[in-house]
Amino acid sequence: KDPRPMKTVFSPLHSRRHVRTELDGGLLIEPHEKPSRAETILARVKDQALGEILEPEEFGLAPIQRVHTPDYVAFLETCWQDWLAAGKPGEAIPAVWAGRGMRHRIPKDIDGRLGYYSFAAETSISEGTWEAARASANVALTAQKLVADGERAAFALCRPPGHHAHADLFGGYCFFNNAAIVAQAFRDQGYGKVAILDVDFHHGNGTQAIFYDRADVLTISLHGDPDLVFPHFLGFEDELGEGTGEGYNLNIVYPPGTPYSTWSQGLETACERIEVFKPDALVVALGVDTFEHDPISFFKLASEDYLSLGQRLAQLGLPTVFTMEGGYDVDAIGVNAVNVMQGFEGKS
Ligand code: OKP
Ligand code: MG
Ligand code: ZN
Repeated sequence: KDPRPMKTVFSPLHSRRHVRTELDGGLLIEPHEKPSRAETILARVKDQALGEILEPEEFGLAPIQRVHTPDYVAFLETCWQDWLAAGKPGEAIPAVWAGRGMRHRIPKDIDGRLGYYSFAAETSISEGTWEAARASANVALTAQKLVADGERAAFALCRPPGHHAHADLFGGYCFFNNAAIVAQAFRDQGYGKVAILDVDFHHGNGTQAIFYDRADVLTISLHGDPDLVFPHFLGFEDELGEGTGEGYNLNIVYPPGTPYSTWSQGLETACERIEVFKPDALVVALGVDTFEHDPISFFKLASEDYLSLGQRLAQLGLPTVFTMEGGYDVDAIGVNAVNVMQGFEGKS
């Protein structure tokens, strides 16, 4: 057994986010992104004795505001109180956006601000969302600190997830972009180059947008074709970065039914790109909604494939932070996520 097993960072405050609604198919359903996801992963970490489980430290808002705008952070902090103060009966759901030809100014009214600061309507906000999102960022930053202090890798068991969040937009169940916050923290601590590899089923649109004009953070995402699936408006293969960042964004897109034998070719391309980039640290945005039985996705990865994924990531030989993203087959999410960690540590 590894003399230094991988540590997991987890906060019970994730459960403060427990919205009752997700707008899906014209109905308000029980959200896919629910508290049992994190609890099931934590149970598997314990059951497999993966390694020590730590609670996060408090890092304050400064490292969050290296990635997110102060006005967006302030909006999230008071959103639920503002919604209640406006006398709304249900959960806060954006329902209006600045369409083509309209003005991108920040309205006073909470309905207007919900639209201004979001790009999708499935992500309801209620009491505790702010606290859970803050805790999730602290989980990520604590894992980053472990790695900066010499751990080979660490598992940030983040909930809510982060990779869809832009500098000033929530959506896709995400509020703070935990992977981006970790990458920026490495940069601010003197790591010259950082790579973010997003293996969630969905495009990491927020992460891409945050670093799109930068060459110091390489962003790569493997995902379902956005012509067919969320987030629909970003994540195509011709998006290569802009300005100084041209050549430092890579999207690899697959169609419905993609098995690991195909998906892993994209993983190989991604790993080869990372090897050429020679980063000083790696952030893996880890979603396991690529699983064959995931209820909202269309890839066909099997549980044992996550061991292979972990093994390949370990071959990069980089200081690595894993941030938990998606995965909605709750019965399998623990096995699949922890398989990545165990594969990384050499299990086959
Ligand atoms: C978040 B993460 C389902 C629509 C799904 C939102 C997906 C968010 C995924 N009917 N829309 O990347 O796992
Ligand atoms: Mg992805
Ligand atoms: Zn996803």
